[in-house]
Amino acid sequence: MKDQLLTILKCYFDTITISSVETLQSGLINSTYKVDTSRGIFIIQKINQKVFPNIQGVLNNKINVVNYLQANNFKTIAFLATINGEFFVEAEHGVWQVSKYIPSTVQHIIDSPKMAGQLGGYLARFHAALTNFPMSELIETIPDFHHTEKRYSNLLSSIANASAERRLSADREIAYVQANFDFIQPIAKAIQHKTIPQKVVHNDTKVSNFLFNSDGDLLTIIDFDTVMPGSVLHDIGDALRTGASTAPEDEQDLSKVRFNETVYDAFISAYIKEGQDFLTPQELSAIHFSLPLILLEQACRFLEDYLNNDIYYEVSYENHNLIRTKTQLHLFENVKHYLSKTYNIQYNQTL
Ligand code: GN1
Ligand code: MG
Repeated sequence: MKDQLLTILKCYFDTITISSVETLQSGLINSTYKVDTSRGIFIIQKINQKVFPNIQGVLNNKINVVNYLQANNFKTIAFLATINGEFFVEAEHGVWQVSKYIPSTVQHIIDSPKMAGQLGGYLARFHAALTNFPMSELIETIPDFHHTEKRYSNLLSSIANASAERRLSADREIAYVQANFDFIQPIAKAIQHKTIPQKVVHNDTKVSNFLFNSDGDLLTIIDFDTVMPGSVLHDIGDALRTGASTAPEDEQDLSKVRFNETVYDAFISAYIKEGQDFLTPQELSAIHFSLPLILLEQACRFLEDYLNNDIYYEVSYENHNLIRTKTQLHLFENVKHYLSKTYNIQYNQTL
């Protein structure tokens, strides 16, 4: 690996040596390395071309959005330019990007209202900073990425094609998703029909895609692979899906997976406070559907992959995708009760 990474770095620096390489595990799609060199510490990422076949589109989106944010003084990561002035390298059987390492901690959940408030406020400012980005310049690199009804129908097809063994071990989860899809169908349709407007959003705002310093202060958002037109509700829901849980998305002991109401409330009020100038009345009135929407969509995606014998997400053991499905559904059940009780969110609510 070290040799490959050195080949990449030589496109950026005439002379450079590597002292150590660490593989980072928090992403489920790309390969990511932290590399200590004679020129500083860098993050080198190889983009997964199976998931992102339209690599030119991905590069177009992420480079333009990152450069735009920087030009508008929104603090974020920067991609290094090669000696030839490009923000990526095609070599060693792949497409690679390099950025400076930012000293930080990776969080998988949020455990304090202070951090939840920072996360909600930051995400709203991120969305605000992209309000005037020319959306038509973005390419839809993964079609229908957050088209929840399609995610559900893909799941239904995978149930029909799965091995009897996997179908049986997931029978409770399959039944649960089928019984609960109604709860989020109105919001899924409102987004699909653009009653909830399309905006430039990140589309992958799990908490591990935000960097914090050791005092718990939020430094920046990372991973612009899926920046595309979408709904702010997707980003809100995905940040809360991971942030407002008391355990990582693949916790095996479900008794440790609880919905953190305090984190939820702190995040939502900070987001609304910072976002009040750009949120539409429709977005505002549907905001509490964000989390159940993304929880159930993500459950469909993990469960589909489990039934397809794990062809999409990186897995470390046999039932990994089924475990991930269980945490999403367990949270969904708790979230549904909390939101019904606290915010009067109901089945078949008109949006
Ligand atoms: C994937 O690669 P990573 O870890 O940033 C996935 C997200 C999922 C997430 C679940 C392109 O993100 O959509 O929410 O795993 N990214 C893609 O952990 O499918
Ligand atoms: Mg990602």
